[in-house]
Amino acid sequence: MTILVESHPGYRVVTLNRPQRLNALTVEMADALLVALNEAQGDPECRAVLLTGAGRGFCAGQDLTAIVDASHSDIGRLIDKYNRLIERLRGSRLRGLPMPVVCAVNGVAAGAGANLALAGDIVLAAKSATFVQAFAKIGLIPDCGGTWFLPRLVGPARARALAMLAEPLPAAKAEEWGLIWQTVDDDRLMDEAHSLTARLATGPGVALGLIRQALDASETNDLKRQLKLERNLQVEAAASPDYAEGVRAFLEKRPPSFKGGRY
Ligand code: T3D
Repeated sequence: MTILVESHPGYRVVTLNRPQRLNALTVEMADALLVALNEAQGDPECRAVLLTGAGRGFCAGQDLTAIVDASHSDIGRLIDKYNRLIERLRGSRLRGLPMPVVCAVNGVAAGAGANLALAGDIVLAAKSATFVQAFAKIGLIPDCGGTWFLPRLVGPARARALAMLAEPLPAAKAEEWGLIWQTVDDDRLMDEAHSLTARLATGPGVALGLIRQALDASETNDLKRQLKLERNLQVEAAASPDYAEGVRAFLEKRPPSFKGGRY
């Protein structure tokens, strides 16, 4: 099985599982990943997803042995498939998962694998991990959202150098530059990732989904439109039982017990 799925209370762990190839993606694997994400959405008990890789790598991008003789139209179809994956992970309301996605980058994340990782809402990386926009090394451009994520996360100067030089960026630098949320000691990565995902899974699900939506929209909105959107989404958040519970818990000086489900 190239994709493993484990259920935990409130969340699912999805593991890329071709460790002998650093979890490089095949078409079958991309299909299985999409199925795993769709099934996570179909499970009403699932309120967060944790994505990671088996073995010493997170994902080395497209399996290059599988596309040696691929035609241009094959490549186009392949990218269409990857785009569906990125939209499931990161897209808002209509196309995206209605729950937060945590990526635990356990080792090298290269090419499409790097951008798959960056599509997560919160990205943790092992200190030994690296992020490589490997595409230019083989005459390609960053795909899977790379040209969208990079300038927004690290700014245009760093985005250009990362994309054009295709050099590995160590996890600590990735954190320093704001490409990811946090680096963690290698032996602590999965414990931290589980605890973060479990925390999100017991969080105010409706608000978390709406936060996702608002932040995504802010990429293109001017302040006026964003203020209007915030107003509308806040009305929606306030209608969720989690809002009433959050306020009550604060006043009663106890931790909240959110039950509002997903947005
Ligand atoms: O046309 C299109 O391709 C459309 C889609 C594009 C999307 C993309 O993702 S393009 C980018 C594809 N990925 C790459 O170019 C990365 C290629 N891999 C590497 O540069 C290096 O393997 C890494 C920097 C990721 C890791 O280096 P290292 O030294 O830690 O490991 P390694 O020894 O190179 O790899 C270990 C094994 O995994 C090795 O197999 P072997 O020799 O032990 O039998 C290696 O060949 C295999 N492997 C690594 N990456 C891939 C791969 N096999 C197939 N495809 C890979 N992408």
